[in-house]
Amino acid sequence: MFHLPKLATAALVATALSVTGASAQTVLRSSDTHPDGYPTVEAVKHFGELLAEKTGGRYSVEVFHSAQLGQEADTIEQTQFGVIDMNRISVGAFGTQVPEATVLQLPYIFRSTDHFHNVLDGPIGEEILAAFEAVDVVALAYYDAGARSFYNSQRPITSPADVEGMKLRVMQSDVFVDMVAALGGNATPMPYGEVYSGIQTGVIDGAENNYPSFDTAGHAEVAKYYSLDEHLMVPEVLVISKIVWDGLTPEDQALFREAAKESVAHQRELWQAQEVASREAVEALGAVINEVDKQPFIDAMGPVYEKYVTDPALQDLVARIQATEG
Ligand code: GTR
Repeated sequence: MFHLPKLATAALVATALSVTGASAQTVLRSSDTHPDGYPTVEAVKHFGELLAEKTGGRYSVEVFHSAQLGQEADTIEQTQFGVIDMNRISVGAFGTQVPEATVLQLPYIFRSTDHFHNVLDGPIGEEILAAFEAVDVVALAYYDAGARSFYNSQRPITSPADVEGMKLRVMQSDVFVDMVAALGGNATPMPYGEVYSGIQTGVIDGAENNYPSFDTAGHAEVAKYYSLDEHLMVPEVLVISKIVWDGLTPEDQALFREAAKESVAHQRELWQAQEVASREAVEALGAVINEVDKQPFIDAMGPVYEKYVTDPALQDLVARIQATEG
């Protein structure tokens, strides 16, 4: 059964769309777990500005950052129900709901940032965006999220043997759980907002994420060892509730898609700068960053691929991703 947190109940009463006055200006509410100023938050604000320009001010966006509307898994449900209009979340937060998008959560599926961009900016990226409609959201664009690596309060991780027995928080996705299990670690799925106290109180030893999250969520204060195994490159995705989408005219739908695509370049610039700034910030805090020979980690991931890439269509999708240049 789906329980609405207090904020969402208030939102339900206020109705998903706030239509004001004779100008019929619609302000769409968009959720983000990150704080104000984070590249995804700024990119969605930029999307809102582009949308307002394109629609002559008929549509705009208000970003509720810092998980004001709830933790990601809950906000996805609320977006599916039309309680929240839009959402910027990690593809990982969808877990295995969208089989095609599960492929984007496979460890080491991307070889480089160029490979990641070539796949997502091309027909494969479009095909996966379209697959989200089956779960009642319309996915408009991907944003960058760099590479995710392990960090913890105990010791540097240099090989899979160091992960053995470690309690590591992962996103609420079975693929992430199996990835950590393949390395001999104990995966603990929990909401992002609980990771800081989880590490601080010793409930978990660490987690995994990119530099900007490690930095802006304060995790570097409680987990000093950041090991560059770069096991995942999971894109962020900007989605709109299908209920809201179906109420738009085809012309406006096209403008939404256009604005979302146009916001991507801005997000990528912000992202690059944030990765550099966050690396400096965590080092200034005393984080110990170590390089890792990735091959043994890559070699350990066979069982994850075997478990999730069984369907011939998904096998074909993985093969096409691997065959993409970059
Ligand atoms: C971040 C991502 C967030 C959230 C978080 C997490 O990299 O931007 O949307 O999914 O990871 O690990 O929960």
